[in-house]
Amino acid sequence: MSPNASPRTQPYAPALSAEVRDALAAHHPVVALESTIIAHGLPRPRNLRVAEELEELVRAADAVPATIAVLDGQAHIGLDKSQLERVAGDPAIRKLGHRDLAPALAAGASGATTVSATAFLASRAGLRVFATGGLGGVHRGWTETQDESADLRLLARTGITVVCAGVKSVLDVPATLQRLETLGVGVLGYGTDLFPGFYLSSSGEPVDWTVDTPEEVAEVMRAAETLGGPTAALIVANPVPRADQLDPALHDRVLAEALDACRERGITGQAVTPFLLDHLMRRTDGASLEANLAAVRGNVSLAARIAVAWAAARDRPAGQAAAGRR
Ligand code: PSU
Ligand code: MN
Repeated sequence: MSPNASPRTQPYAPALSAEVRDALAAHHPVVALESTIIAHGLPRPRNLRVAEELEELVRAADAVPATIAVLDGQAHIGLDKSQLERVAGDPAIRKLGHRDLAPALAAGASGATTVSATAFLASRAGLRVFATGGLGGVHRGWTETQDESADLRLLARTGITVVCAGVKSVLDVPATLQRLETLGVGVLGYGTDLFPGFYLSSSGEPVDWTVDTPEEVAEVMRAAETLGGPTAALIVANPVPRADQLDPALHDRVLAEALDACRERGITGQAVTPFLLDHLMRRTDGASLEANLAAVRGNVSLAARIAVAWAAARDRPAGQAAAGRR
């Protein structure tokens, strides 16, 4: 028997919620939401309320939310209330990048999915729009630690639109932007020609392309499809509103402290990002958390509008521009 005939080569099917399955079949807008931000990026018990609020924001824009996680060795796209409660409340829930999916499935483990694992699962299930807070990227001190988030390389070969407030400001932002260029990942500034700075409205770094409407983003998605490759993600970099950003002086001061603490305690690998986010939250008396949440809310709402625009654009004949173009 040839190896290809083995029943084990059946493609893996994640469990879709009924709502997500119906929406996909009807070409109704769906937005993927990651769960690591819930389980490891935000404090309990507020994280559960945030998770529910983000799903509500998607529904308010007439799209269907699909929060993604692995529970008892099964990947889920769209969680019910008790599943969301498990992700938010179980202190043993793991953090799963895309490379962790196979071991987690095999072991029957439960974990929240990072941007890399979420984008992979979402794209496999046919979802095209995904929202998060800030992407992972190249860490400061990369020359010694070689710490670069798996988010970047996975996005380089996954056709999904990711709405984010840039990359986390704890990272080396210019180096991350350079990596995105090298990897061929498109970056659009949403209403800005400066790359956002996660907690801050601007990182000070320029972006090459600016769009101002969800319809323009959908047109770029369409053009990418028309080109036929190479397959890569499209990043829609959406700044946190200036009124909601963290005070830049406070940000710089507390971040320097957090990076020192991380180095002194010898924290490495998957623990680095949650440690830095938590440190910033505590040392800014929660102000960084509020800025993070404002960014995520804005991204989720925009992602829903993009999903709606994409659902309208995908079936329109090519070359027919959408309304709302500059
Ligand atoms: N955005 C946030 N908070 C987070 C994250 C994103 O506002 O906690 C998560 C995402 O899941 C992202 C991960 O993939 O942080 C990056 O972790 P690492 O640097 O270990 O790859
Ligand atoms: Mn890392």
